[in-house]
This record gives sequence, C-alpha cells and structure tokens, in this order.
Amino acid sequence: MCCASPALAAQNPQTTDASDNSPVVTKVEPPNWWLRLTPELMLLLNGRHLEANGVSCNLADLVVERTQATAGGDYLFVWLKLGAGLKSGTAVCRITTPTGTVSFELSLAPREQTIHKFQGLTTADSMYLIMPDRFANGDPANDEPAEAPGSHDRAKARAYHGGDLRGIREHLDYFKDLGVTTLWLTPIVKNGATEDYHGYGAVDLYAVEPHLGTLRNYQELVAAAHQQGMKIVFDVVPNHVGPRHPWAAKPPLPDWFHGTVKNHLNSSAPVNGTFYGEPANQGHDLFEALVDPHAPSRLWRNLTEGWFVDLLPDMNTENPVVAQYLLQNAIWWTESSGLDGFRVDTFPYVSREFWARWHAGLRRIYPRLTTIGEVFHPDASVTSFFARGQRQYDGTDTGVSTLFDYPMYFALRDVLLNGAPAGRITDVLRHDGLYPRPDQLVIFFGNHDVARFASAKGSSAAKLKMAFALTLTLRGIPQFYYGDEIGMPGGDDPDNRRDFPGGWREDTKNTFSETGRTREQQEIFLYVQTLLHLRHEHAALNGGRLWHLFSDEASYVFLRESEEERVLVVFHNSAQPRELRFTLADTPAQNAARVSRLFGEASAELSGKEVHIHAPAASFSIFSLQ
Ligand SMILES: [Ca+2]
Ligand SMILES: [Ca+2]
Repeated sequence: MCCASPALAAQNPQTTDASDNSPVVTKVEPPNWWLRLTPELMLLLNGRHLEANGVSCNLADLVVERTQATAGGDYLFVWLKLGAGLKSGTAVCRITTPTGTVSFELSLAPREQTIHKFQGLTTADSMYLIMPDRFANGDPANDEPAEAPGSHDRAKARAYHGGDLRGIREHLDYFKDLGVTTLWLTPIVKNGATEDYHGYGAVDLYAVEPHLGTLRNYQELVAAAHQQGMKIVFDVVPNHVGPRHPWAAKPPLPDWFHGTVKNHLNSSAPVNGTFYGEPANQGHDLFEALVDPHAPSRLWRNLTEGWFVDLLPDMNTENPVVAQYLLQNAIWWTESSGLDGFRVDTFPYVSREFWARWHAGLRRIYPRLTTIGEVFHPDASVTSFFARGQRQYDGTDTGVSTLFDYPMYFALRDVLLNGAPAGRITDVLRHDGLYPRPDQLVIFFGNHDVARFASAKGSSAAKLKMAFALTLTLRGIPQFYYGDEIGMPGGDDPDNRRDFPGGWREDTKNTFSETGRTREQQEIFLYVQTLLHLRHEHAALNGGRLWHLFSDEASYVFLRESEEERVLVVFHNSAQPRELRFTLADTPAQNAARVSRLFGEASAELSGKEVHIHAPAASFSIFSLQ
C-alpha cells in the first residue's frame, strides 16, 4: 500500500470556521481504496457537526452520488462513484455544512500485483490454527501499548501475553518443517479491552490490534508466507463487534444493530430441549429450528438477531448499508494483505441472504478465495444446510466455500476418548451426500473453543496420535490447533490457550527445536510430521475418493482412491490385537495384486479379492495397493 495517511488528514482537518459548531472529521472508513476494484465506495465518516449540505472531491471522475448525516451529525455516509477515468492519487474531499467546511483525504491507489495472492485452499492443504497473543513474542516493544496500560501479564490467563504477528513470521520455518501449508490466525482486528487477547471483541474493524503489531506487520507476514509457498486465513466476524466498540453507545444508524445495548434478544436462549424430542427440558435447539422448513421464524430469530452471549452487539446484516460496510471491510483486508481465505465466525448467527450477497461481492473480485464457515453443531443435517451449491427451503445458497466438520469433531472425540464404537466415524461419513463437496470439509479434533485433546478425560499420547492420524487420512482438509503437535495440555477456555513454550525469549524450554522437546513431545511431533509428509506425497490421501471397507465396534478400514493409486487405511482402536478379513470386491481396488506398508505396524496379505490384516493393539497403519 502506498500514499499519504488519511488518518493524519483526519487528525488535522482544515477547518475554515472556528466556531464551536464547526464540522470535524475524526475517522474515515475505509481509510483508503483502490482503482478498478469496485464501481462504488461507501465511506463512513466519524466526527462532529457533519450535517453536510454538499460534499465534493477534487479528483476527476470521483463523483459524490449522495450523502447521509446521522446520529446528530456524528456520522456522515458518503457514497462515491469511481469512474473509469479516475487516476490514482489522494482525493481531497470538502464537506460543507451550515456551520462551516472541513476536508478529508482518501488515497486511491492502483491495485498491486495479484499473482500468488487470494489463492484459496485445496484438499492438498493443511491448516494450523494460531492464537497470535499466545504463540510467539517477536516484538516485546508492543507487549503493553501506551493506550492499554496494565493489559500485559503472562501470569494471568485472560491478560495479553505478548505474542504477535512478527513472532508468527519468525517461525515460518517451523511450520514448513512440520509440513502444514496454511495458517489460520484468530482475529487480529483492534480489540483493546484488557481481557480481549482472543480478538473476538472488535472496537475498530479497520485497525490491527496494537498488541499484535501493525497492518505493515500483517502484510509482511502474508508476503513472507506466500514466499514460502504457504497461505494465510483471516478470522472474520461479521455477526458482531465487541461491547466496547464506539458504535455500541452511538450506532451510525438507529437500526445499525439488531436492538440496542438495553433492549436486545439473546442468541443463546433457549437452547437444547424437548421440542425435537431431546431429553432436556429447557426449550429447543435454535440451530435445529433454523434448518426446519416448518418452523416459524419466532423459533429461531434469537439465533440470527440475538446478541451473542447476550453481550456482543449484533450487526443488522439485513440493512443494506450495514451489508455494504461489512463487504467493503472484507475486501479491504483482502486487498490490503493478499490473504488467501476467511474463517467465518458464528456463521448460522447471520442471515443467509447476507452470506449470499457477501460471497457474491467477494467472488466478483477474488474468485478463488476460500471461506470456511463455523457451524458448531454435531448433526450433519444441520451443518450441511449452510453448504455452498444448494438452495435450501428458503431459496438461499449461502455461497460459503466449505464448513468445519463439527459432526466429525464430535465423533473423533467420542471414539477416541469416550469409548464409542469406531463405526461412529463411518456413521458421520454416511451423511456426506448432504454436502455438495464433502471432500473439502475442514476436519479437526481441537480448536481454541474446546479443552485440549491431550487434557480431556481418557486421553493419552497414543490417543492424540490416533486423532492426528484420522484427521490426516479421512476425506477433507485437515486443521490442527497450535501446540497439539507437541501434546500441549489445557482445560477449558482460557486454559486451552497457553503460551507455546519457546515463543518468548525468557522461556526456559524451547519446543520449536528438537533439543527443547521432551521425548514424548518429539515422538508426537515426528508422528505428525511423518503423516503430513505422507499425505503430501500421496494424491489418494490428500484428495482421493473414500470407500468404506470394514467398520465395527473396534475398527474402521477404508480405501482412498485417486487416479494413480489406492491407499488402504487401518484404524484399530482396541487394547487387543486383531485379525481382520474383508473383501475388496466392488471397490476400485478389487484387482490389486500387491499390498505394501507405507506407515504403522500392522501387516497385510492379499488372497484373491480378500485382504487379511494383522492389526496390533491400538494401531494405525497405511498400505499401498497395486
Ligand atoms: Ca509482543
Ligand atoms: Ca446475528
């Protein structure tokens, strides 16, 4: 990005009338834009006495189409038309009000080179989730920004710990060494409150949280990742902002939010209950009501219009002005940084019509960009309702590229930690017909919202390895949570967000390097690294069709099939070894003549179309069939 800072212009408005009623501009959103990106641009100005009679800009073919002053002149919307003859430069726009004039600047730059940007994900990718405050401290100077005194304390679980964007960039070699291709960072927008280290309490959607660094730091991270052949996913939250966002006290429009601080619905009431026959008796599951074509909207309105945890101001995404603000914001982050995809928070909490328009607007510019929706629900009939490529009973296709596979998350934990049958996994996969592209679902066994796998009841290093193995070989794009690859412990939020050992100069242990890991940590790391490498090498594992071969209480055996090869995966989850016999008949491997082991300790023999496997106790093995 180039050019003069509009923020500076906003701080030094050229006022020609010195009276107390003179107009003042304190903020311009977006702060800059690009040529030949969108035909129009809506600016939201913040300030005082902005009841404009007229606004005009000094660049040829930059036309002010209309304006709207709101909230007693504290905000001014300006709709601009960016004509074909517009040249790059800094527009100086003059606002005339009954009490004076004020000007603001808007930098309009040519788009930079777009090659190796906005790449999107494929099934060959693997994603590593990082909470930037908790990963690595690359710049101790930003640990406690002047505007946030008392916010930094590594001894407090809910304070800022000092991790930042530079710290992530300095460890790109670590991710390359491990073998993941994509980093998903929890939100990096400005939050500011002393306990908002997690990023989900935005106070400014056009600024990087100062604890994490600067916009320049983010641009450097994306560029450095792209240089290494890696991708970056941005965590975006169109559903809500933080309770301390200035809009909460003074919304730009009366219907900017669903409701007000004093009077709003609660998104989490009621949940779970007997409506659909569940055993609890507290109401009903709003997600289930939303996908139910027979449910009147009163049964699910709390979900889409309620304030998350009764606290976070819920954007009125049905308002076209709000929708345009949010779309432009997503475009701004994409164009500013070159990011490759969005993880989309609280996906069902936003109206589906909004998602359809938001995705259409993004894809007009960035056709390959991947969006991944969070639908935190164990039932595939609920999660698949939001998938791209199908109009539902409401006539809407959300357009989202793919979704997190929460049903598989619940199944993996049930099987590995709670002793559920291995067939629970097969049962989740049997629903894949509900999704237009099940091969692109993002499969995972842990993230920042749930207790660490390693600390869950019933866990062990062996179980953790099994969770990695299944995530890396079942269909879908695998996603891991930082530190799981070294068995990091942690209970519920915020204990599941501990600092990565070695990310801070004062740390006594450095698990970024082999010498700093315990034997168990190194074993897990090597296991994950080996499987990531294997997945990368075998097209069948990173994109092949999946066929069930055998499934019961203790074992699940499946085939992954690509054009070049067939790979057999044997998951055996019992304390006893086992002899398994099953047929390859009616599968693409039925004419296989040889079987050879790629990974694990099981042995296999072929006899005609029959496979005979000796699976050691609690084992995971991979074979090639030729
Ligand atoms: Ca820092
Ligand atoms: Ca909402």
